[in-house]
Amino acid sequence: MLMRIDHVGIACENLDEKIAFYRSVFDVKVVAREINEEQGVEEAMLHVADGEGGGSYIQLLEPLGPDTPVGKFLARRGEGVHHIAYGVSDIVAAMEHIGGEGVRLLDKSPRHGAMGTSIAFLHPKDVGGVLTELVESPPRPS
Ligand code: V0V
Ligand code: CO
Repeated sequence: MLMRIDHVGIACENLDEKIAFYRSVFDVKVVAREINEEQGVEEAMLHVADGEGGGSYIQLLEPLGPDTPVGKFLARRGEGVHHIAYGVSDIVAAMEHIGGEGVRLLDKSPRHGAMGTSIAFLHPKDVGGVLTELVESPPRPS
């Protein structure tokens, strides 16, 4: 069901500064940068590798305000790993299976994620303290 690690989400105070750090230290390229009002973030995707059904990325996240998921996380824990996101081929089927195992889904249906993806979150308390995201990539143009 899980095809790859799509991205690791990292909470930061200042997106521009963190992008500059990752570019100089790890020599990675920014392939997308978006504001996602629904999720309360401005985020950048830094390309790491290509994989089955899509790539792997580092996702840097700056909150749009204090009363957002990433804003609250920064206030409570400071900068660091915020979530891990797995690539799936069929997000609705994955949500049905995972929900059936008793893991709380934070989204009833998929939402819009970075670069045209469909995403859904699982409650961190039901996944051993790890905020977990499922990602279905859009079909590749042929
Ligand atoms: C909170 N908790 C976490 C956590 N955030 N544990 C692990 N990792 C995190 N990131 C813990 C927290 O310490 C509490 O534990 C417990 O969960 C319940 O917290 P809460 O008080 O209900 O906290 P809230 O109100 O901050 O809500 C937490 C959840 C919220 C996870 C429910 O952040 C959420 O709905 N997140 C999903 C959406 C999201 O994160 N969007 C931003 C990324 P104790 O203290 O009770 O032990 S957007 C994105 O990734 C995009 C757009 C993409 O394309 O990929
Ligand atoms: Co994410």
